[in-house]
Amino acid sequence: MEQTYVMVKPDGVERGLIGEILAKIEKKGIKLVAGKLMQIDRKLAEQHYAEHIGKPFFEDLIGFITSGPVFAMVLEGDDVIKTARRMMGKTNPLEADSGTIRAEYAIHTNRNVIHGSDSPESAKREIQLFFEPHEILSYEKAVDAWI
Ligand code: IDP
Ligand code: MG
Repeated sequence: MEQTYVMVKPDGVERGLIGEILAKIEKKGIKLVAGKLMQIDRKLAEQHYAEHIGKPFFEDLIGFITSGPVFAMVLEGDDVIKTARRMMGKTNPLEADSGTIRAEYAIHTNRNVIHGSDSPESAKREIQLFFEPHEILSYEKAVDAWI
């Protein structure tokens, strides 16, 4: 069973979108195995976005992601990395397919409401950055067989 790291970014938290985003995830049949509201400090932000160091938007990105609480999650399910990315839509909300989270809730690339790991390698790395092993639960749900 695959796991991925997803977070509602500070704009999504500020705008009261945690519940709606979580509802979409739950209704899809994806299992939440960890979740917490947390504030990202600069060090963690730079580790998380290390691949973007040196890009023109890097400073804005770090300032933004550390500007307020985020809602951090670990999601579990078959092909959950790609599924979560598809549900989010493309990075630029203008190019995101209609019905995706970024298409529905965002306008600008640098305030695009949600993050999701883009590969098994980044999922593993990001889950370890944001969660201790004991914070990630393993449990059965009665509906598992129906999903
Ligand atoms: P992703 O979040 O869809 O994986 P990445 O390319 O990994 O997109 O970029 C990380 C985040 O950096 C984006 O979600 C967005 O918030 C921001 N970002 C990416 N490209 C740009 C840009 O060209 N201008 C401003 N912000 C950007
Ligand atoms: Mg990315």
